[in-house]
Amino acid sequence: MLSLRNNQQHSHRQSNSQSTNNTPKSPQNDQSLQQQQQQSGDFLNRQDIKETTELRILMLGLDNSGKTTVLYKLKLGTTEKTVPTVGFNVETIKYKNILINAWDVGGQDRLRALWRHYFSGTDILVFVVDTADLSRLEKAKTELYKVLSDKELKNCEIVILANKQDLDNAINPKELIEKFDLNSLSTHQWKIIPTVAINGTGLPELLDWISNKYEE
Ligand SMILES: Nc1nc2c(ncn2[C@@H]2O[C@H](COP(=O)(O)OP(=O)(O)OP(=O)(O)O)[C@@H](O)[C@H]2O)c(=O)[nH]1
Ligand SMILES: [Mg+2]
Repeated sequence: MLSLRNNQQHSHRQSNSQSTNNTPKSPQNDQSLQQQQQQSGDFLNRQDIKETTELRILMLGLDNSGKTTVLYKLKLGTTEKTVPTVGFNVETIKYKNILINAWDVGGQDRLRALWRHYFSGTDILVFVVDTADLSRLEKAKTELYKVLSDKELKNCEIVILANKQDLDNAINPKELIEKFDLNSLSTHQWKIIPTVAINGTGLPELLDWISNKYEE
């Protein structure tokens, strides 16, 4: 897994900011908190000041794999009706004390040549696979390996979303690992997560994995 030294090579940044903990406090709690702070001579509630880690996530994958559905499910918690992306979508997602700048780039054949323009500064590559699109799994694999060979992505982590697990003919993550020959992949750390983007299955696991890895 990524060492702290490697982390520092990545683009994610930290800044001091107030956490957005909106839990209402009772006046009594406020009072006792004030007392505690005054007693310790510390007027700042250090619990409320956290480091914010900023990460850049790049979502790639063939067209129709579910990238935009994932992005808006993460951002809004709802399933938006998507249209094929021509260009990109970018959203900022706050999870715990992590600010995720998530880039979702259109995956159509003619747009894939543009992917490399989004590589720079990427901390995590989220590669979305339609696991029911059996005839294009080989194509998806080729595109993944092409992307991973780019030096701009040599330090990034990879998460593969085995998406559309709700469909009858979908292959499971284990089969996808074999199909993509991931056990032989020595250049990058990778993680695979089964997902159903339309109902959000697996997406909390993605956020937890990110926060476990990057939360200070
Ligand atoms: N059954 C099922 N359908 C899904 C799932 N995720 C996405 N879809 C559908 O797949 C279609 C394509 O989803 P998008 O999110 O637009 O795909 P995309 O990867 O952004 O495609 P491009 O923008 O062309 O690169 C949409 O009709 C989604 O509703 C899933 O987990 N299960
Ligand atoms: Mg899209």
